[in-house]
Amino acid sequence: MDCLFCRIIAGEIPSAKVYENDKVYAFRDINPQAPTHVLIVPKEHVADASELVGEKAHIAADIFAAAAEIAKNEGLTGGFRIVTNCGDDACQSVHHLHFHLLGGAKMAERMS
Ligand code: DGP
Repeated sequence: MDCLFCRIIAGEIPSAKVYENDKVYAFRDINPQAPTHVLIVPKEHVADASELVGEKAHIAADIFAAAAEIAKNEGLTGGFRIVTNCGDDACQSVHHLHFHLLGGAKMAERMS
């Protein structure tokens, strides 16, 4: 297994877990960009958001259901931002689909 996030999900590499169910794993980003910065990943290896079609489309719903629960657990009553980087132009650095859940402070209006 040479995928970093597959190894984190498997417990081979430690992470600060905040949420887990049978389809989704979530943990704190090692380099937080906001007071709350959680990475939400599918347990099934999917490279990026461009693969969320057909039989894998349900993964998007799985992720967003988890995101709502995590945001509630984290007390993000003021709102939050969800970002996923897809491919080189978006500077995706880990090629296992992940959604950044960011919150806990007022964010910039511009996203790029
Ligand atoms: P992206 O640039 O969208 O591919 O984001 C990858 C994120 O993954 C980045 O914010 C840093 C985070 N990250 C990379 N390696 C690790 C790790 O070993 N542990 C944790 N918790 N986060 C990591």
